[in-house]
Amino acid sequence: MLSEKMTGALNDQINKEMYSAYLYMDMSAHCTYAGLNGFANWFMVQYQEEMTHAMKIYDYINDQGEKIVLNAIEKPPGNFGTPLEMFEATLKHEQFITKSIHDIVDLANGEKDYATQIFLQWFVTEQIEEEANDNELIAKLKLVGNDGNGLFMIDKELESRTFTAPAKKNDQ
Ligand code: OFO
Repeated sequence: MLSEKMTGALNDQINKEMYSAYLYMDMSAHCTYAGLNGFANWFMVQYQEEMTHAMKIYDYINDQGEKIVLNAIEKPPGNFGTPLEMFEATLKHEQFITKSIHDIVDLANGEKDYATQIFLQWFVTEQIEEEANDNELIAKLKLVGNDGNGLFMIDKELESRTFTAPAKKNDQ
């Protein structure tokens, strides 16, 4: 059982994770169009991960016997600029998601909702990784600057990222 407020917050978080997926799918398309297939692959793997984040929350609300409420997903901005600008936008978005997760942790603590506190620990840890990945790529992209060869090398490296599907619904 979850409080009405907690159910609302978790349903909103599903929407945010779905928006993340939509945003990264759009960024992937932008990269494909620009001939950056490695970057496109990286963002498509990110899209797949975001879908699992949304589903993880979806399963948790269901497991707690509460109602799923799905809302409209916002349109992504569409104009993404250079790879560096894209990763800066990605980091900013992930910082927003981190804050959103932390706000729900605060709510769970205030409500003494122990189950949700434990459930959210996975997301707290995941957000550290999400931001670290973005910071690493931003640093690399700043290092290569406008050097086409450097960008080509990073693009090649990002081609190898793969998505690993969670073994069962509450894993990942
Ligand atoms: Fe779901 O971690 Fe990114 O948004």
